[in-house]
Amino acid sequence: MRHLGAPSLFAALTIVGACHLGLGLDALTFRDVGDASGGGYGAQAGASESGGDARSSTATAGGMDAGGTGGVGGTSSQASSGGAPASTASGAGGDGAGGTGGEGGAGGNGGGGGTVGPPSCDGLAANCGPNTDENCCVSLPIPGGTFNRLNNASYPAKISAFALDRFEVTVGRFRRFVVASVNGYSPNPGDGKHTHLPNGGNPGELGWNATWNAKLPATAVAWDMAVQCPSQESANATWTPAAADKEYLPINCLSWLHAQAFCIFDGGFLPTEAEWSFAATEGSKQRAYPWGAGVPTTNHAVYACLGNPMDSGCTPSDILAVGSRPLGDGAYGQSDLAGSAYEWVLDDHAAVLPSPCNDCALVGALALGVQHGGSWGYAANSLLTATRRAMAKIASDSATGFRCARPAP
Ligand SMILES: [Ca+2]
Repeated sequence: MRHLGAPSLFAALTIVGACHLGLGLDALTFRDVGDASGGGYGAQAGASESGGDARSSTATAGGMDAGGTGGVGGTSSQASSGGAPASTASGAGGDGAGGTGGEGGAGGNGGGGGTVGPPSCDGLAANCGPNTDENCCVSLPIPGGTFNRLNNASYPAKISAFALDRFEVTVGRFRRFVVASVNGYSPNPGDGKHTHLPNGGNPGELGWNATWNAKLPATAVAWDMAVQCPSQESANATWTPAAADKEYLPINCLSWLHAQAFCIFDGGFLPTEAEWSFAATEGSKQRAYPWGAGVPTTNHAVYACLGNPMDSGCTPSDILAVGSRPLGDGAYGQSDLAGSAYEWVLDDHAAVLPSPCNDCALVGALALGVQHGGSWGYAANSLLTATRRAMAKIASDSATGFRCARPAP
């Protein structure tokens, strides 16, 4: 089962890692180059851009494709949106991830009627947030409004109300999806569209493409191989084949396809770039950082490999549980909009944003995608709400994670 990307993609990553591109380095941190652990190096791969600068394809690096080449079983009977049927995450546990045997407990929730909430948290302990006592699937309302994307008056936009998850998706939540996938779940064609919008959806938005299912891993082993970091930073992967001590860390090293499939499974969709940005800037308040204008500190965000102050350089211990830095929460309550993991958004990458923008999204091929928010291994300026970076949608790295959006409550 192949999991590394095409040779050309992987070669590109190697080049990035070796020379740091020479482009978009403003948002990178170099403090750990040569780190003895070898674990943190890859966290700096990729490139960032801000303010709408045209640095188009700088970060097409990345080493992973969507994993398995085998077809999905195609027997899914699961609802792909809406009210999270009680059976969604249940029945799943028995098959475990990778046959490791430690997952049995997850299977016990089947049949209890009326489970309300996203399936990825069905039966999952509410151990998220700064006090480790919150439901990891909390989603908070974002009012509609007008604002300037990238804090740039050249990019005005109007969005409708929606909801955005409080936390980045955790390893434990993603495990529910992987188990469901192994048991036959796959998104249906057209799923994931913003159909709740006043005009019925984003122009041109087609939702899940049926051909993408063949790009999703079909077995637990294939998933284990797919959600891995590029080889030179393999130690930074938060996914473990069996549930271990990283269940409340952000899932990383996953492609746009994995992220969008998860959000569809979970009753939502990836936020558009405009939606994500509106939440981060408090709309027309045009916040420089999600928390406001204050200079970033380690109380605001997980960044610059400072998550663990006791280590040297970048190590996996610099990746913290989601919601660990509440001082940096956004105006609407979302945690880690800055730092922790760069977050996939729905849109294709374009150096010039689409205009006009009335609930807009730039959606098309499986080409270059967009991520926002900076990451655990990136420098302070990656945390700016106007910072974005490009990443091939079938690629990933340890800086990459995501959160889901949902229709307005
Ligand atoms: Ca983040």
